[in-house]
Amino acid sequence: MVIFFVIRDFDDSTPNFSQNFFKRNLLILPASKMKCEYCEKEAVENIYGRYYCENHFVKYFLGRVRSIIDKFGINGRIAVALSGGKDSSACFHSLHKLKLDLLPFYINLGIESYSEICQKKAEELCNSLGYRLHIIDINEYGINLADEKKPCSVCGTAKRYLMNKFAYENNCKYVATGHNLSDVVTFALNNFMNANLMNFRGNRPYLEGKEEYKMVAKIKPLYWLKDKECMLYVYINRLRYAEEECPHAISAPTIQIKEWIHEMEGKKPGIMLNMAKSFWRLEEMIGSKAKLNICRKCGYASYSKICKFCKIRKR
Ligand code: Q46
Ligand code: ZN
Ligand code: ZN
Repeated sequence: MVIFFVIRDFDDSTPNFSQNFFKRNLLILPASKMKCEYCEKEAVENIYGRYYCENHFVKYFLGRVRSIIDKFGINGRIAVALSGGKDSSACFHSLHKLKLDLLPFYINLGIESYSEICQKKAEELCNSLGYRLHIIDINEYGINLADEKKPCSVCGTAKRYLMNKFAYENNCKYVATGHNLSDVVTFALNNFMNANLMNFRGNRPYLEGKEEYKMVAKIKPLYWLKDKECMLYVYINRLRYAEEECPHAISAPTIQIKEWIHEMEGKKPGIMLNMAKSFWRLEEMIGSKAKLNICRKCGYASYSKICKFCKIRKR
């Protein structure tokens, strides 16, 4: 087996591919050029032993997204969280291709130049598909991640809260995020490794909403798709995305876990899929023992008297 990557003509409208992308996402195909299983064209990807050309890979990708939409009977307006990165771009574009009713939004986290670059890419993507991007600024709530000891924890709380609030206030039935199979498995394993079973939530592709708590249903349309597949979808469709990584991501322990999972997947294809299925079942078995309340300050759902967001906001 040798590593083989199909590089096509790059032009100004083609996203740049970072060193990290080449390291992490090389397409591994046998040395002899393989043909697509469904037509005679050159294959660009091998998924669980089947070879796909570009067209059939896109069909496969949209089919996986469609399977989530159909399984949970998604029908109604979806607020789509765009981060400017490849996954949320792929998520938004695939939902658009499936002709769903979408309302894209971007949460500006106020992180140096990173947030501005990401916002620009999200705007460009929306413009190219004929949407207006709604912007939410966390600075308006007095939150400055640069001042926080644990910026990722504050950021996670703010994003979860603001996504739900935006969707609720804009009469959306769902919020869609770009979490993919690699993210889901990494998140669950990270919780396991830290003996953190109480946080063992969000491993399912669909979490139902609760109107009485102003909670909008959450969906992960890319639940069955790996990092590499999302990257390939973005590449084939020439989607705009920011390749910059958040400066706070460098110290995130989940990066190593993700790399380790991908290494195992390379040796035993399908292992990530099975882990996600196991975590999904496990979450259903554990259930949620935590009692939901309504935050006394803002009126949204909370596990205590005052929600986490109201505790971190300064304004
Ligand atoms: S949590 Fe942390 Fe990410 Fe927020 S501060 Fe950056 S790395 S963006 S997914
Ligand atoms: Zn084909
Ligand atoms: Zn609150």
